[in-house]
Amino acid sequence: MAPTLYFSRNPNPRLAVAVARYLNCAVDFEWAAPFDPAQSDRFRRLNPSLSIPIMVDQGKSLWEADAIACALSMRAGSSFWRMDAEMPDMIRWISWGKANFVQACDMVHFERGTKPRYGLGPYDAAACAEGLQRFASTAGILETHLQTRAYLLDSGLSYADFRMATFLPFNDVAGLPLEDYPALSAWNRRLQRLAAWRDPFAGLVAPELPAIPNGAGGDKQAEAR
Ligand SMILES: N[C@@H](CCC(=O)N[C@@H](CS)C(=O)NCC(=O)O)C(=O)O
Repeated sequence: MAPTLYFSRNPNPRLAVAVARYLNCAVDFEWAAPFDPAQSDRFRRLNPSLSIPIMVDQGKSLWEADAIACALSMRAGSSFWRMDAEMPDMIRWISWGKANFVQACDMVHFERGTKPRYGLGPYDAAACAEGLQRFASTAGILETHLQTRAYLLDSGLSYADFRMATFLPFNDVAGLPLEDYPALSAWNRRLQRLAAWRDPFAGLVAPELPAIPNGAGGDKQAEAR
């Protein structure tokens, strides 16, 4: 029986779905909203934090997009998750990314996207400014690295690229100044040419995310008040 991957259109579930689609894994995709009180009891048994993605395989639940990506790559017999001499380098970028670049993107996207989308409180200008400042310093590091290679690893595309780019498909909302970093922008465009990354939800039953009130980011709403 194929594993079930519970997902939504938010960044981390999107990442897991993109990996499954990229690897052509036999997976049953099931849209979920575990924070909806009507669903939370069911999902708490699968992940105590209620976060998705969650993959359930033969009754065993696995959560965290990185762990799911590793499991999917192993199932597919793929080197997308490197198991060879490059594995430390891949883990370096996943680890650094999550604590730095991805985290910076998340901070800005949270203020401009997630908060107004889900009514999670007022826009925090200081948090957004800190995210933008962290984006600038970490994007600079990636810019230098990507000036001499197409992807993060010397041998080519790997899961580290998908993880690093987690929030970039949401940049219409986050408004990060990607265009200030030509090599980083070129890498992002390269990823967007992959159908599984560009549109991982093609053909899936996946309701759109709640609209952002007034169609604006949190900062624009704050300015309007
Ligand atoms: N560290 C976790 C983060 C998971 C997470 O933050 N998931 C959010 C979406 S980005 C979530 O469950 N949101 C509820 C939803 O999408 O319905 C991972 O990498 O999988």
